[in-house]
Amino acid sequence: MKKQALISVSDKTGIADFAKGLAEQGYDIISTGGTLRTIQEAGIEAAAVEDITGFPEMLEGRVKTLHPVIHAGLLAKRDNDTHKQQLEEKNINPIDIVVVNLYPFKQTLDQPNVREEEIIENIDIGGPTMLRAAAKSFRDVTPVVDPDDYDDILQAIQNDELDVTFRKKLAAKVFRHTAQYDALIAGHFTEETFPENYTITYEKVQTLRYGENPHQEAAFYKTPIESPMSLVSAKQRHGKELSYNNIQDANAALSIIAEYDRPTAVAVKHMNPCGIGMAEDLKTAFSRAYDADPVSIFGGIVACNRTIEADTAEQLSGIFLEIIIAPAFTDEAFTILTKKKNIRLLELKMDVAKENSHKLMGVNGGVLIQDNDNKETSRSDLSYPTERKPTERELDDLLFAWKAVRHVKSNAIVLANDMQTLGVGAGQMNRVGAAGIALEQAGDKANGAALASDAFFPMPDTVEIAAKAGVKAIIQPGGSKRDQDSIDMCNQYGVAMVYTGTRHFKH
Ligand code: 93A
Repeated sequence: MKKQALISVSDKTGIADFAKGLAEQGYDIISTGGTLRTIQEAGIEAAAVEDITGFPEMLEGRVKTLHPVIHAGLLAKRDNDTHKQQLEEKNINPIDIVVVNLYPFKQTLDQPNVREEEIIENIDIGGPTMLRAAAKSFRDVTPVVDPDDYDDILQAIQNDELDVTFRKKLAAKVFRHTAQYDALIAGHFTEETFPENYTITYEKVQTLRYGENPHQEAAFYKTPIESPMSLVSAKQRHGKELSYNNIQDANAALSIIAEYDRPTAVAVKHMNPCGIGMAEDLKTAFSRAYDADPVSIFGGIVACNRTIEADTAEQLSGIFLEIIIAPAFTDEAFTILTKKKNIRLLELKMDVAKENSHKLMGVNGGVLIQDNDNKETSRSDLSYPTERKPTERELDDLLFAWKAVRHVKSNAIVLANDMQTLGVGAGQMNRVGAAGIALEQAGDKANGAALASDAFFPMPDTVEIAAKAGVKAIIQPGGSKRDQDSIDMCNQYGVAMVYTGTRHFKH
């Protein structure tokens, strides 16, 4: 009996060549409407599914391949005599290879102003059914979902290497694919009807060389729906492949830079900002980010929200950096920076847009999921509990520091002056400890600075050490039982304090 290949694809890329190859290897080809036409137009002999099933396509194509003749041909176990006998009784030929890719549900969803009708029609039913049947039967049937596999499969057929191990791998790919396809559909319906029920799906971008440490395996996955300011959309123009830690740090840098619309440079180390500078031009902005902490920036990541030109490139080239991210590099800047072989240069359109999705965090036995911390604070949200109110300039610095502090691991304190961070206290187990680190980093520069705290002060001690170091204005959520103690401390030192009413823990 001749071998049979069933081909039904929405993405017709490479299908004529593949069908030709299969025909040359002695396969009879069966196919659905549009696919059949493509194959026949390429001069390859093929039969319509309805010629095999004796049942025409109906319901405008909603029923094409959903027929027992097809599914018995896929699901029969070849080494089972009863199955064999039943196929013979019904005159059904087994199918040996299934080549299917699905209605473009995601692409349909991505179209602007797409009608629900169209979305619904792009939910493939027959395709996944064939793929899953073929994958379940991997011991006898070859399931093919990815056009990238066509060549390898032909090669394997030619060399008689299309064995069960290979087919099981293809089956795994099919089940991953249909699971993702369904998760996307589920996600779409859920978002419209039941948004508190997350349905999440991810696609693999790449296997990483290793994880946080060399003995950990790791991979990078992306959401099928593009999100703004995502590394997935960045173009790497130079340097080695990004590592696991690079991706985390670069991601943190992008989240921070998205806060600022004026020319800004952010230096990040271990996912915390070590220097942020904003100015009228990028060169000055970067100088400020660098001067904020010329020690920690070593081996760090710099993100800028303006094109990097030669002057900034010169400054950057003097420092050992892992990655520079910017919307663009001028040719001259590119030449300067690429003198270093290993530095990774990434280009990404900068949006002052917040990440629109949610964040996942692994815990033993599961994951936690939450919305991104996107809440904006504007001047109208602020209240002023102290005797002295901040000046306009102090307010600018307070809000500059407030944008930064939510990106610092809690307990977080950021000191800033004149659109430059001066000290960052990150990830301390008590707030006054974080303030101590930020103040020590700032040194004399703390005099006249603004201080931001990601959460309220449970005690007046942070205000006290800050005021003693010369801090003149403080921004914090407020809401502690002992707020009055901090207010009194501010009043004692003439410090202006501002409440935002919003906490920004980042644990
Ligand atoms: O509408 S369906 O869910 N019903 C079916 O019976 C069916 N059979 C194959 N979609 C079905 N397909 C899909 O049609 C395949 O998954 C493939 O994406 C597409 C190929 O159609 P055509 O060959 O007409 O371009």
